[in-house]
Amino acid sequence: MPIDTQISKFVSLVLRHAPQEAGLSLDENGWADLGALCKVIQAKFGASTGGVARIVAENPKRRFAIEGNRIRAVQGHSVDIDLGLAPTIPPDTLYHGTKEGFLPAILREGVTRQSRQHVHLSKNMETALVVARRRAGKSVILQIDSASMNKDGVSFFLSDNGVWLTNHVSPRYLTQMPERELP
Ligand code: HQG
Repeated sequence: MPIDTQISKFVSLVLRHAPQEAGLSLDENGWADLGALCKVIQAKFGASTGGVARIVAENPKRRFAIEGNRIRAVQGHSVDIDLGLAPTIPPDTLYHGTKEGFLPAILREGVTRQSRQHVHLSKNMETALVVARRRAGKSVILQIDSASMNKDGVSFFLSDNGVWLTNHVSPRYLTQMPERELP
């Protein structure tokens, strides 16, 4: 795995799930001290401070935000922090990429947060497929009637890197995309 990817994965781990892995703590909004994080990365991977700043700035999914001397992940947390996102009206349709093996449970109880703070939804099928393909097995795309959810009072949030977040998607809003319609 390229060093940039290793560092990006480590930063995601620290800022989303386990700040203690870098001896750091997050504030209530998920921010950590950038200088301290850079020091840990330099020691662990031998990267320069400039290298860390570049990796963060050039992250292809824009997973991290930097403000002054602080950094946070913009989505994907399992730790209990408040991103301070305002409820936002979603597009009429959103997508969730998952695996065939999870379908029976999802059709029974809906899409649930699992270990994360939110359920993650994509604005198009292509992105949902990329999410689904992170795991082995047959990919399935669920189309979500986000217009009806919103009308029924369910809140949506848009992360700084364009991921739609909500708390739970009930099975009644889900339709499985036929394989022939997948990109
Ligand atoms: C599934 C990446 C059984 C769900 C992506 C998913 C995303 C259920 C898995 C972000 C279930 C959870 C998040 C239920 C949901 N029963 N399985 N009731 N409800 N599931 O990784 O959405 O690259 O926590 O379908 O781009 O896969 O890390 O969520 O397969 O935005 O920046 O349980 O991770 O972003 O897996 O991915 P995850 P996800 P990054």
